[in-house]
Formats: sequence, C-alpha cells, structure tokens
Amino acid sequence: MTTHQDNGLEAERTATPPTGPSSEQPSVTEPTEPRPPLPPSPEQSAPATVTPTGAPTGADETAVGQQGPDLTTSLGTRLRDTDHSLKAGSRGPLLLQDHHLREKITHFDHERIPERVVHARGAGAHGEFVAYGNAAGVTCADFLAEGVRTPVFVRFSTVLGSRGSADTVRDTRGFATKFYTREGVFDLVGNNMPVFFIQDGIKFPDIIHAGKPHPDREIPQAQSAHDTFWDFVSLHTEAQHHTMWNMSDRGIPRSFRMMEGFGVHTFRLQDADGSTTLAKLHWKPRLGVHSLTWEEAQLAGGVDPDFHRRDLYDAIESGACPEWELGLQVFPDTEEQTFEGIDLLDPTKMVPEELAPVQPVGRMTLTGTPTNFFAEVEQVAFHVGNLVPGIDVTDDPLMQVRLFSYVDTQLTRLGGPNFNQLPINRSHAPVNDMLRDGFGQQAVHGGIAPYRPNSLDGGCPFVPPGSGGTGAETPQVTPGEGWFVETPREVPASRKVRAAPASFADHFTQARLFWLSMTSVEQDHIVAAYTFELGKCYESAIRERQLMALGAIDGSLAERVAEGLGMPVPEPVEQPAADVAPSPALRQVGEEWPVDGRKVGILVDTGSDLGAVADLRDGLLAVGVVPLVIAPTGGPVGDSELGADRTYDTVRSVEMDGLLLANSASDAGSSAPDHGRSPVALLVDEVYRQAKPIAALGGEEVLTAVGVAPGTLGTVSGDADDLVGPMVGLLARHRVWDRLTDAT
Ligand code: HDD
Repeated sequence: MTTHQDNGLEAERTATPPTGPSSEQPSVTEPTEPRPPLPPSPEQSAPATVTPTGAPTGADETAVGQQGPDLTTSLGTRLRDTDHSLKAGSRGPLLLQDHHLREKITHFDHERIPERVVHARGAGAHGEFVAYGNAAGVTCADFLAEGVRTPVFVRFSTVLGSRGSADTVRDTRGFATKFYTREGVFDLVGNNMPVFFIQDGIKFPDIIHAGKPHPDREIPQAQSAHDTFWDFVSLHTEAQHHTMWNMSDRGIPRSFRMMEGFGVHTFRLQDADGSTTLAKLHWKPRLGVHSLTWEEAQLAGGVDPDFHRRDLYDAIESGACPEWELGLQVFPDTEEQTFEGIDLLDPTKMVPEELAPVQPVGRMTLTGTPTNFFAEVEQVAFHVGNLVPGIDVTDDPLMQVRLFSYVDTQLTRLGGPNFNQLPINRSHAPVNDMLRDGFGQQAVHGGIAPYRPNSLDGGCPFVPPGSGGTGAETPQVTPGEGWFVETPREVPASRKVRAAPASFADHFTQARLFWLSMTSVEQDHIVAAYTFELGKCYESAIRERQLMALGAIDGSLAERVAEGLGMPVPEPVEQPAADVAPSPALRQVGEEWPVDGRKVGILVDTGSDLGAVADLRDGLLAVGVVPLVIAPTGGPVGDSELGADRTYDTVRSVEMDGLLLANSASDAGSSAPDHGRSPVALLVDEVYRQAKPIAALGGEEVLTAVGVAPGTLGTVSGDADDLVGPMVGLLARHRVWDRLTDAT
C-alpha cells in the first residue's frame, strides 16, 4: 500500500482502490488479471524490405501497439505509477526530471494531426473483394482474374464537414477503396455521384473554398446552404450537373451500405495482348440505393450525428455485412475518346446505363470494423496514382491534377514522405523501392546502393531487360507479366494552352437528363432541396442567378423553386435542350431490395401481449431485420424476457425503417413534459410522414388510436403471424412513396 501524507492536511490516500462490494454486485475496482496482447491484424504486417542478398533486414516484423501486460514507457521500461507526478513533497512543485510525465504530456500534446482538407469526416471498414474473372477480356489486372480474393479497406466520407461534423448533412459522399492486390496497391478514390463539380482540377480550391464555412465567422459547418457555395455554382455553370445530384436524394443517403460508388473518371484498361479499352468503374450496392428524407437527415444530425458510422459498424457486427458489386462500363478506345457524343474525358458527364450497361466483374464484402480508428481510418492515405498493371489513367484534366494532389496532401497530414509504411497503407505485395530516409522511416534498408544502375548491390533492385539507358529502347515486358506499363498512346502535337475543348461547353443537358429521369416524388424532393438551400442565401442576386441556371435545365423546375422563394422567374441563361432521353436507371424508386439490417421499432408497454411481441421480434430477426423494442422505461418489459432497446423518451423516428405498434395504451410512461403531444404521438407522426410502413398488432383500432386512418397506404394490422411478411414486403421497397404523393 502506498501512503501519501502531507502534515496531516491531506487524508491518507491509497493507490489501491477500496475493497469492492460482494461478488454478486458489479465490481467497481479495476481488473488485475493481465489480458494477453491483442493479436496483430493481417494488415499490420511490416512492409517487406528486401536486401540485395534477400536476407532479413532486422526490422521489427509487427506493428502491434500492446506487446505485454504491464504499463511501460514508449521504450519498454515498466512503470509502477502513472497517476502521480514527481513532486518536491506531496503538495510541492513538480520536478523537471519526471521523464514519464514529460513523455506522457508531450505525446498527448501532439496526438492530433491535421484533418483532411476535404473528406475530413469519414468511417472505414475492412473487407474482401472476389473477382468473377469476366474482366479478363479487357484488363490483365491480376485482382480481376477469376476467383482472386483481395483484401480491401474502404473509407466513406462527407466532403465539406470537419472531422466532428454530422454524418447526415446534404453533401457528396466519398467512397474510397484500397485494394491490397498481389501486384501492389490499387486505390479507387470515388464518390457516390458519377460526376464532379469542375472539369479541371485547377479549380478544386475554388469550389472547396466556396463550399467550406465562410472565412470570417466560420459558419455554416458541413453545409452547402449558404451564399458562397451558390455564388460559385451559379456563376460556374459546369457545376450545375453535380449540384443537381447533391440536391437530389443522393445527397442524403440512408446508409453507406445503400450508396452507389463511382470512380467518376474514365480509366484506360490494358489487356495482356496490349489492347486498350476505356472504362468507368462503378460500385452497385446489394441493398439498393436509398436515402433519408430531409426531415430525417436534419433530425439525425442532432439525435445521432454518428448515424452513418453507427449504421455501418452495427451492420457489420450483427453479421449483415455490406456488399457491392464492382461493375465496368466499357467503351472503345478511339482517338476522340467519346461515346455516343459524350466526351469521356469530361468529368461533369456520365454515360447513361441504357447506353452502356454496367457489367459486374466482382463482389466486395465488408466484414471487419477497425481495430483502432486513428491508425486505420485517419491514417489511411488514398491516391489516384496508386495503380496496378492493367489499369491506367486518362487525360481527364481533373484526374491529372488529382495525380499530384493526393501524395502532396499526405506530406502535411501524415508528416513526411513515409506514409505508405503505415500499417493501413502498406502493400501486401513485396516492396523493393529505392526511396530512403525521411521523417518516420520505419524500414531498415540493407545494401549501400539505392540507385540504378549499380554494381555494388549486385544490380538490385532489378528491372526488366531494356529499361534504363537512354530511354530510347522499350523494356522487354508485355502486359500481363505483372510490370506496370503505361498504356501507349499518341499525344497529338499541340501548342501549350490554358483552355478547355469545345466539347466541355455543354453544362446543362445532363443536368436536364437527371431531372427528367426522376419520378415525381424524387422531383418533389429536388425542388424542396433547392428551395431550402437558396432560401438560406442572404443575397437575392445569387438566388436569381441560380434560378437562371435552373431555367436552362428545365422551365418547370425553375418555376417551382422560384415559387417557393417567392421570386419571379428570370430568363434562363440559355434555353433547355430539346431532346433528352431520360435514364430510368438513375431512379431510386420502384424496385424491391433485400432488407438485411433494416430496423423496425416495436412499441410496447406493460399491458402488451408480450408473447406475441416476442414472436414478432423473433420473426423479424429470422429475416435479418433488427428489432428495436421501445418501452416506457429501460430494463425488462414487465416480467418478460424482453428488454427495452429504447425508451419512449430516447427513441426517435429516424432510428427505424418501420414501426410496429404492439402497445396497449398509446402514451403511458413518458417522463418528459408532453405539452399535449405524447412521445408516442410524435413518433407515429414522424414515421407516418416519412412514409415508413406501420404495422399494428391487433385490429385497425390500434392504428386509429394513434391517429392513423384505417386504409392508409403502407399500414397493416392483424395477429403476430400476419405482420412480419407484409412488413418485410414494405421495407423491401424502402418507403411507401405513394402515401406521400397521395397526400399532396
Ligand atoms: Fe479528392 C480526398 C474523391 C477530386 C484532392 N477525394 C478525397 C477523398 C475522396 C475523394 C473519396 C477521401 C479519401 C479518404 O477517405 O481518405 N476527389 C474525389 C473525387 C474527385 C475528387 C471522386 C473527382 C472526381 N480531389 C479532387 C481534386 C483534387 C482532390 C480535383 C485536387 C485538385 N481529395 C483531394 C485531397 C484529399 C482528397 C486534398 C484530401 C485528403 C486526401 O486527399 O487524402 O488530396
């Protein structure tokens, strides 16, 4: 026992906590049995450094954080006390010689790194990609060969918000995938929208400065609903197509698991015979593409700012592992690099799936949550230039600038040039580069000749015969042998210019295509979103200019938004294109999708038929739906084995995709002042207007009791046996959209 005394002024204190209560009660003392160190994850293996002789370099092979049971300094000296600073007497000043104190505080002072300049808020997960093999006809990329299994790490993100901002804001979502292939790391750094705001990366700082909070007051956080954003996009009309996607339901996804992903740019694929194909890469979610309503997005921003992160990790931990198929749209690699009149180098344009179907080439499943969020999600560093043999870039001027920006940004963010040695970024293929030294160097490189050609390290590392020298010779490699070969392509002789091609000049046709492709409920949401966002702008000149741009997309769209703003409809900047064929593939409405991991609230009280409730809960679990029992208070419900997952006071509609009413009295039990509106009534109101299915255990009178008229679309009532099937059927369509359109 350690005793601290100070002239009788301070009571005796012990380092050992007081004896705990009896073993039946939860212990209030710290556990004393050491826990074995956590096993290393596969991705924590060290980068393989190869000496000229192939001998081990002596570098530590693991990057495990906790290597023993006892507390140590960062250098392994065991410590007996980390709670008390070294002082001149127990009430005296601290001593500079306290090396443990200084190490602990200094390290803490430097725990934070700069957040990403964009995409600061994100969540990541581990998984695996399995290739179908059918891409073999267009690319020699090994990870796309039949049956090849490749570990992946995916990071989803918002763009504008800071690291601590809310998940559900209206924004584009990042969808970045790191494939740890046998031929090196391939990064697909995409978004959940297939087009981008700008055509040339030189304008990236402009769009981001416009979207970020105003520099004077640093508001609003994680929002596009402000003057500078709309100032820029209304002046810079090539942004109108992407902005339309943002104003659509795609800007407020229901879940990362229910988002498409797009590589956006056109890539150039190369096959083993050297032939090339242009391609766009897409992720298609198994659960379909679904969104929150704007009300839900706003509610979740306050009730659960971690809504998407929680959903992702809950789903993985419950076994509802999210899945996507990787698909290719392929185009002939012609001199013009266009397809059906669409310039494939223009990242503000997409190619409708009706013109070029997306062909699935493999499946990705996310199966693992991070062990340590900082080490993995914060430190992961993506780069558009992380390519593997068989996949190359094109001359898309947005892509070309990205090739510079991603490495550059990590130098500041991750503090030096060795970020690819961080466990999450390490290649799973053997590494033998000639990069040396620098801040944070982890590898112990052998040899004395990190240059080529050399004789002193026996010519190592090797390149294929014919490489090096004057550069006039072509190396003797063919695609498919695993060397990265830039795809051969004529660069037309031209003058240096700062200009865009004429084909980049059409800024409205595809925005119109998107608008015309939407169902009426989706169009309603777009109108509401534009009206909300422009309504937040102080400058009427900006609102007016954006209405002029909307007029160039569609007259009725401009009229409807102008009406909401209470403004006259100005002359459009140009007349909308006459003939634009809609693309039904862009719609989110109208099909049925798997319901894995969907949540259904079951409202109960002590008077409920708890046997039937248990049956309902088990029936939902059996089909992969997560039941949330909502009871008046926490703890067991009555004397049943049912436990409350939420209480009337803690639940909110946004937490569920459907509601099951199994309560006997509609508003018992809340401790919050209801001011005439009970929490149950509030919950039912919200669920109703969010067009979620509502089921009632019993007759229709249960619905009537909570103010839902009999026969309301998307409601069902009956015995426990009658409810699960219809509820799942309704969930499979995501929402009862017709309830909304009928109501309007
Ligand atoms: Fe970017 C991050 C996606 C254009 C510069 N970008 C970043 C992330 C995603 C994208 C998903 C987050 C990666 C992560 O999770 O760590 N960016 C895109 C897409 C674009 C795009 C789909 C257009 C098609 N980006 C773009 C341009 C530039 C950048 C034109 C610069 C000129 N992006 C960056 C960056 C970031 C980044 C500054 C910030 C953090 C990072 O890279 O690692 O370099």
